[in-house]
This record gives sequence, C-alpha cells and structure tokens, in this order.
Amino acid sequence: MSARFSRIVILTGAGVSAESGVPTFRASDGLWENHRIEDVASPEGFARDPALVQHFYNLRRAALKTVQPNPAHLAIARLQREFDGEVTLITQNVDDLHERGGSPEVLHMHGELLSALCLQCGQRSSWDGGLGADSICRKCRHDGTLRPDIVWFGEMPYLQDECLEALHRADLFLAIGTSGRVYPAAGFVAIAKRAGAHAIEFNLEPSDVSRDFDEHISGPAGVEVPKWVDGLLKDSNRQDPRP
Ligand code: BJW
Repeated sequence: MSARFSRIVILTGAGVSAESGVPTFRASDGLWENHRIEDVASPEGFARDPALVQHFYNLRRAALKTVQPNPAHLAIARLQREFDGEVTLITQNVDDLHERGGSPEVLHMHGELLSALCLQCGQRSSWDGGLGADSICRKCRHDGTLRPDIVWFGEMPYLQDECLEALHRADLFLAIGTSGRVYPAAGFVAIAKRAGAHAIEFNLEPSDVSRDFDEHISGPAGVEVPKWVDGLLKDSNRQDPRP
C-alpha cells in the first residue's frame, strides 16, 4: 500500500486523546464539562466573565499533568519518524500528548494549553501554571493582559498557510477522532481530496463529513491506529528492502 503514498497529512481531534482520559467536546447533553462551549471558548465569553474562563482553562492545564499519551499518539509519532516520505501532523487539540508521545513536529491549529497569549503585545509564551488577573507578560511586563493561547470561535486558527500547503501536496489524508463539526478543519478532507489524495477516517462513529472519505476505520483510535501504522510500515519495508 505505501508505494502508492509519499506525502501523508494527519488531522487529529479530541478522539485521539479520549483514551488518555481527556474529555471530548461534544457530549450528548450539549455541555462540555458543565459549560456551554460558547461560554468558555469564545472571545465574547471571555469578555463577559474572564475569571470563569481563566479558571476553566487553569483546571484543564493542571489536569494535563495527570494524563499520558496513549498507543494512538505513539503510533502517529512512529509513523512520523519511520515513514520514508513526508508526514505532516495537524492537531486541533490543545494538549501536549502528541509531543509527549514522541512526535517531532506538531501543527497546533487551535493553540496550546501550555501557552499564554498577551492581549497587549501579542506575545505567545510557554506557561504551565495558573493564569489570572495578576499574571504578568514576560515581554511587555503588563499585568492582567494574559489569556489562554487558545483559538476560540470566531478567531483565525494558527498555521493555516502551513496546513494548506501540506494539504495541497498530500496523496494520503487521515482524520483521527474528529467530529467534522468545526471549520476550517472540517473542510480539510475536501481540500485534500481535490488535490487527489486518498482519505481515511478513523472514528468510533461516522463524523459530519464522513461522506468525503474513501475509507472508514471504525473503533477506538488507540487500537486501530497502531494496527494501521504497523501495516503501512511493514508494507513499506517490504517494498523498499534496505540493509
Ligand atoms: C473517538 C474516540 C476514540 C471519541 N477513538 N475516535 C457556519 C458554517 C461554517 C463555519 C462556521 C459557521 N458558523 C461559524 C463558523 C466558523 C466556526 C465553526 O466552525 N463553527 C461551527 C460550530 C459551525 N469556526 C471558527 O470560528 C474557527 N475560526 C474560523 O473559522 O476563522 C475564520 C477562517 C476562515 C477561513 C479560513 C480560516 C479561518 C475557529 C474554531 C475554534 C475552535 N475552538 C475549539 C475550542 C478551543 C480548544 C479548547 O478549548 O480546548 O476547538 S472548539 C472545539 O472543537 C475545539 C476542537 O479543537 C474543535 C473540534 O472538535 P473535535 O476535536 O472534532 O472534538 P469533538 O468532541 O467534536 O469530536 C470528537 C470525535 O472523536 C467524535 O467524532 C467521536 O466519535 C470521536 N471519538 N472517542 C476514535 N477513542
């Protein structure tokens, strides 16, 4: 199979971290950890109640220390290291489980929990403690100007040029554990397909954009992704035997 492919783009969503114990966003009751997603993941929500939003992200940042990468993160990292071609990993997730799973490069299009953004000077800086009204920006030294470095609804996702460039070059596109409800990420499969890529969806259930994919692999990412990566790498070693 791998002889067919040389440039892979992987898009991951909350489902890839679910087996690590990180909650996904869209539970059936429409609430996310007891909050409406719009209340905590929008600039309007932050303007209305900054303390609530800071507290919500402070808890999630602290909870990161209690979770570990799962076999899906490890398998993706292995693919990035061992595949004899290009592998671009784009994640919508704000956790650091891909990095801790060994991924050499990760495009975090929705920002990162372990980063703070200064509303005064625009500086993004690594941050692993709590954020609040008394936090001081390391660059401009203002206080009360730091917010979570997260892309909220209505804001422009990060690294879109890099994502689009990789999608236009891709010959294989994988979407792992994402509901296909949030754009622009939900439109990536259509872009990759237009560029001629083969597209595979890994999910427990069909996503909102399932019909755009050529193949569906149903089941937990922590089981299905390692199996699939094993198969691809075995096949690629058979095609290209090296001493
Ligand atoms: C498993 C599993 C297991 C579980 N194994 N699978 C109308 C039409 C089109 C667009 C818009 C519209 N109105 C507004 C918009 C734009 C808006 C949008 O898309 N809204 C929709 C709700 C309609 N988008 C934006 O505002 C974005 N910005 C933007 O568009 O800027 C303009 C622009 C234009 C053109 C080009 C570029 C830009 C910004 C979006 C920001 C999203 N932010 C969030 C929150 C921040 C992160 C945080 O706090 O943690 O990001 S929302 C939330 O959703 C989070 C996620 O990254 C994102 C995607 O969710 P994801 O990852 O798919 O998770 P779930 O929970 O939805 O799904 C989990 C999946 O896993 C499920 O399918 C499960 O089945 C599966 N699963 N366990 C395998 N073990």
